[in-house]
Amino acid sequence: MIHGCESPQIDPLARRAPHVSYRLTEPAAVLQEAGILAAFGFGAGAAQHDDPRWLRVALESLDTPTPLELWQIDADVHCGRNGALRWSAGGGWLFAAIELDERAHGGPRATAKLAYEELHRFAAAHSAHHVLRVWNYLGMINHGEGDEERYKQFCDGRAAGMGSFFADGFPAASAIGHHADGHQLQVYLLACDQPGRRVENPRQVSAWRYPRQYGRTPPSFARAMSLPAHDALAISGTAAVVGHASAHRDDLDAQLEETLTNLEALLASADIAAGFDTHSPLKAYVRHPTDAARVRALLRQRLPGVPVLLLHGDICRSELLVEIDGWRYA
Ligand code: 3EB
Repeated sequence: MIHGCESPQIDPLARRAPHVSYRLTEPAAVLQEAGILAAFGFGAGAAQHDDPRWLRVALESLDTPTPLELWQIDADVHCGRNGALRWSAGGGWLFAAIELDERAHGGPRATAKLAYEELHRFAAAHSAHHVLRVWNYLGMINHGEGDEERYKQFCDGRAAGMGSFFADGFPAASAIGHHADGHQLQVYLLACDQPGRRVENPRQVSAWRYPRQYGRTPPSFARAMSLPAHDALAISGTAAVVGHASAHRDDLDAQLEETLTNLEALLASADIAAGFDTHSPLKAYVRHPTDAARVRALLRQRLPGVPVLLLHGDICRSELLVEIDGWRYA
């Protein structure tokens, strides 16, 4: 069989991907619906709600009004708390989240290590132990010089906390800087009782092979993860990185265009038809809020009809101005 020119078959026996969408609603209403695995609000204005499936992401939205992000599955969901961890599960899927204050756990490196130890221990004990996708939000991400930059300390701690749990390969991920309480680390994940398939981008050096100049510990993530049924691709944070270098310093438009080229390369590498569509939600993380209007206009032009949530977030390399992640459904 020749690979690379046809779409991968959706496996009818495998777990169907959670449906991820944005919707203008309130957590109290939406968490009563069937099959809600997780719901996310964005920024300080997001509602408070005491449900383990509800997470207030520390990133401010640059869109008003701001929708919630919903993960919905075709199964009953149960949920709970386990120490600092909160989780939900159903239909073979697992959501788990942890929020830690670095001041209580010895700084950014030790806190990232602890977060990953807690999360992988919890996942390992669960039937849904294949961690497919992780989101990491930390404060002051570009503070500090050289190897002491906080993002690099996070990378050290993440790798230490992962231990050998990801020996077969890393999950897809995003790591973004927030502007809320600078010492707050938020990490959440999606796992399944069936494995996914990791996808790399041929235009980019795999992150775990980045050369020494980017830090002691290369970033532990895959560029994307095809979910078990191959009905959705979870796309990691994607920016204007070509090879291992950042491209187009100080040029927002060119960085965005390079990012879109990288996203298309990723789809091709996953054997998915080109382009994004109206039911494949993306997020654009924008370093400077003053760039939001420009990013919104360019994305409306280049990705018409695609749901994109604009968030104020710092990218892990200080020269990068914008990053995109999200989902592509088959
Ligand atoms: C890059 O391509 C941009 O450390 O988990 C993107 C996605 C980036 C995930 C992570 C970092 C991470 O290297 C940065």
